[in-house]
Amino acid sequence: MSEYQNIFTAVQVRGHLEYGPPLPAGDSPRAGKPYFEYWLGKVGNAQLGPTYLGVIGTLSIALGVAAIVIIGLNMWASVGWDPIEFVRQLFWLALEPPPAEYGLQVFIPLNEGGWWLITGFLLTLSIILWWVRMYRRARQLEVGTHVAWAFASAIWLFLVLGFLRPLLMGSWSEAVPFGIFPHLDWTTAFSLRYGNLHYNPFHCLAIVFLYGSVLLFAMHAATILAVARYGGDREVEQITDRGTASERAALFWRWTMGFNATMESIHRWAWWFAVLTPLTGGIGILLTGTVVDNWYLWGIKHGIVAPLPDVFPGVVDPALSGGGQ
Ligand code: 07D
Repeated sequence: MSEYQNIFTAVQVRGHLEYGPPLPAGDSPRAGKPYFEYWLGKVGNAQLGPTYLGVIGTLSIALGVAAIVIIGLNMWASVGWDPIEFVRQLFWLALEPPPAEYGLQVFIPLNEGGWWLITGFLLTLSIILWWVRMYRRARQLEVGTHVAWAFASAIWLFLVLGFLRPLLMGSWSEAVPFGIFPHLDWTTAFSLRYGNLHYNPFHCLAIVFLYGSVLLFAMHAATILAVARYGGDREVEQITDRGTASERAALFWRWTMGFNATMESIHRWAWWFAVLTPLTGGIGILLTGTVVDNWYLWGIKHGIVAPLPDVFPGVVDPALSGGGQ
């Protein structure tokens, strides 16, 4: 028995096992026998599987796992192979890129950044193959490739941070380390080194789109849940077969802010806001250190930032003052 439900009802989605349309000719088989999982049914579709595992997907996972294992082993080695210290210090451990003197060399001693370069290569390959998988799965299902292109936008920022900007700067040492706190420390150091990223207009834009995405997502999710009692969560039907839910949702926003997106356009708003976050962000990072060396001074030059008032006396570098011991 399959029964329509939403989160207000106690009934889980449990139809017949869904195998989907037959695979197009030449596709490798789907893996795993699907089954129902109660807890998944609490948050989404209760059916787990089947998963499509083609050659590209398998290769992508293998390369990604290899990258993570290399990162983990390097971190473990850095605490003398002590398992307790590995767990205790995990958040602080890192696999760092090579030091500046190696520039863009590719044959670097493993313990001086060679492992970082190999890992970056494997991870990049893995992510690109995952993109190919997403694109191909969409084409094979004869749906749009919107998800793949949105993912491409994130990959753009990933490539700028770890590959394209270091290339323009002439050194792998410019790239981000692998590690939880170390990569956060890197962002702070980067911001300080280039005169405060808050004054980078593309960082501003990225934040606008990031916060904007959150706002749009909250508005849309809340609207659909609010009209779910009229069938609003059947969004697709509501686009073509307009009913009370869609009308009320639209009217709500026209009442509260004078304008409403349509059932279709709200998803385009959301897609563009999300995609523009890493897209503008990547531009901002690429310009930093290549075109603009100090965003604070750049802001003063272009009349965006008010210079600090000259209230402190001039500072004399103690090393030049001739005083001291
Ligand atoms: C990173 C896309 C790539 C990811 C991909 C996924 C794997 C999986 C798995 C190991 C997220 C790859 C998958 C690798 C591996 C395993 C298990 C998307 C990415 C393909 N900032 N800031 C942004 C704010 C400040 C700084 C963006 C706010 C300071 C730097 C965003 C504030 C400093 C960079 C944003 C703030 C600073 C950023 C990220 C407030 C110092 C970037 C958007 C309130 C801390 C990045 C232009 C995103 C960027 C970025 C927000 C402050 C530094 C909008 C709200 C002043 C160096 N910041 N930031 O989607 O694009 O990231 O900058 O103060 O590089 Mg910032």
